[in-house]
Amino acid sequence: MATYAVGDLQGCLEPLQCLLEQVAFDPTRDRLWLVGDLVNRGPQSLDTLRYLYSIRESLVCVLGNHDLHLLAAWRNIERLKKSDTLREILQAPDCEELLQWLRQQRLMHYDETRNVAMVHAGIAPQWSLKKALKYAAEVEQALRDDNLFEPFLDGMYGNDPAKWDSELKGVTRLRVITNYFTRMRFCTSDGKLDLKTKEGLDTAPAGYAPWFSHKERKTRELKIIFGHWAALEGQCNEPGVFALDSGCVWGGSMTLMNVDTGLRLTCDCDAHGHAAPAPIHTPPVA
Ligand SMILES: [Mn+2]
Repeated sequence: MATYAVGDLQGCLEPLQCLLEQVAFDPTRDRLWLVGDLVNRGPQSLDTLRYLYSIRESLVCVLGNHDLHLLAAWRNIERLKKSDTLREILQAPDCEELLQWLRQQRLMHYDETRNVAMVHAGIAPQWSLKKALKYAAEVEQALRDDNLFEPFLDGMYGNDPAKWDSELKGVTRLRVITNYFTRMRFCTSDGKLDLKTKEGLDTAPAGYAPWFSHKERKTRELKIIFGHWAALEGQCNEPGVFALDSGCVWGGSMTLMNVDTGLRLTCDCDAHGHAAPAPIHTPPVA
């Protein structure tokens, strides 16, 4: 039995299958962890979701910003943007079954035995493990509650307030928690978010730094697996923090990591998020 974590899928099913074949993944024996952003932008969002649903008993997945956007569009189709490739899911006969399953997924996974956490974007530097789990649970509960589901998804969008305050209430509180777990890249050491900058490590606005790099971060003793930040190309140079998004949907690659050994494999992708054909090696001409 092995446990593998894979970076953002974004509806790219071929590269996922290419990786799972390379490790001879067996859903009856092995476990697959996914960092979220299962769908959108890529070519096969519906097929990806159906495949994941079919192996749901072997899966641990946390929700990303695109997954939450899909749930919001399910309840309010007006939320769909031109660049979204989610309509096929919303029109599918099994949409209800797939999305009822999706809304049960967590914002943060914590494996106590391994002392490893998995989140989509990150964990606010000012939060301990205990607090992070508590705040993630508040959003998870809203997603499962029929009375809170729609008000939460409607109020989820927006960048304000930029900083956590434990006195925050209602949908505003849930929005800030969601922004940390699913959208954060750069923040200040006390957790003020910059949600506009999306490029690499060296592009931090003055006073800001990657969330994982703050010296006072309260989860420094915890191993953390995350995705979301394609510009890192699967590397963050922070001990105990594992970046898995390597931008499959942008013509980069998809990354798989063995959670216990740290061994990594990648599958190269073409500009449309399909698995790139293996390079053809022609013998040198004599
Ligand atoms: Mn994301």
